[in-house]
Amino acid sequence: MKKPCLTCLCLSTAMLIPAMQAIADRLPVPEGKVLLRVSGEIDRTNVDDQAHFDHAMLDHLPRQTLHTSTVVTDGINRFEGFLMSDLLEWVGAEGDTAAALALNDYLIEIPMQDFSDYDVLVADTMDGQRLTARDKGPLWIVYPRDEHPELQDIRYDYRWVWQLHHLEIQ
Ligand SMILES: Nc1nc2c(c(=O)[nH]1)N[C@H]1C(S)=C(S)[C@@H](COP(=O)(O)O)O[C@H]1N2
Ligand SMILES: [Mo]
Repeated sequence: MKKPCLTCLCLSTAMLIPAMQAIADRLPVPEGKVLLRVSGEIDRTNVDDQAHFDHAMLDHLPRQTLHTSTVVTDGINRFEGFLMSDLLEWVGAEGDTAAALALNDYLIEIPMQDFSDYDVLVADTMDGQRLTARDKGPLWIVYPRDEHPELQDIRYDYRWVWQLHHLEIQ
C-alpha cells in the first residue's frame, strides 16, 4: 500500500486543531460589544439561554476567505469572516431553520441545509475593510454564488442578510 504523504497529514491536522479547539472550548462570556446573538435550539449558552458573541469571540473561529460577486456591489469582492457551519457547530445548533434578523428589522428564515451544502460565510470584512453598520456590517451572510450557479437566484439573494445581529435556531 502507498504510504500517506506525511506533509499532507501534518498540514490537514494543523488546520483542524484551531477549529477543534474553538469547538471544544466552553463559551466564554463576551466582554466587548455584543455583535451576534444565537438563540433557540442550541447546546452552549453564556447569557441566559442564548449564546452572545463579541468580536474577540468570533475571532476564535477559523478565518475563511471567499471571492465572489454580489447583487449589490460591482465586480468581484474579497470577503473574510467565518463559516456559518463552524459557528453553528460551536453553539451546538440542531434545527431545520435559522431565522436571521438584521438591525433594520429585516427577517428571513434560512434552511439549515444551506450551511451543510455550501460554505456560507458570515463576513466581517470586504476588500480588506471591516464592514460597518452603515455599510452592510458588522456581519453579512455571504453565499459562494460564483462557484454554484444554482445560488444565482432570487431565493438565495433574500438570504444574504446584511447587518445580521441575531440567529434563532428552530
Ligand atoms: N439587513 C437586510 N438584509 C437584506 C435585505 C434587507 O432589507 N435588510 N434585503 C434582502 C433582499 S430582498 C435582497 S434581494 C438582497 C439584496 O438587497 P438590496 O438590493 O436591497 O441591497 O439583500 C437581502 N438582505
Ligand atoms: Mo430582494
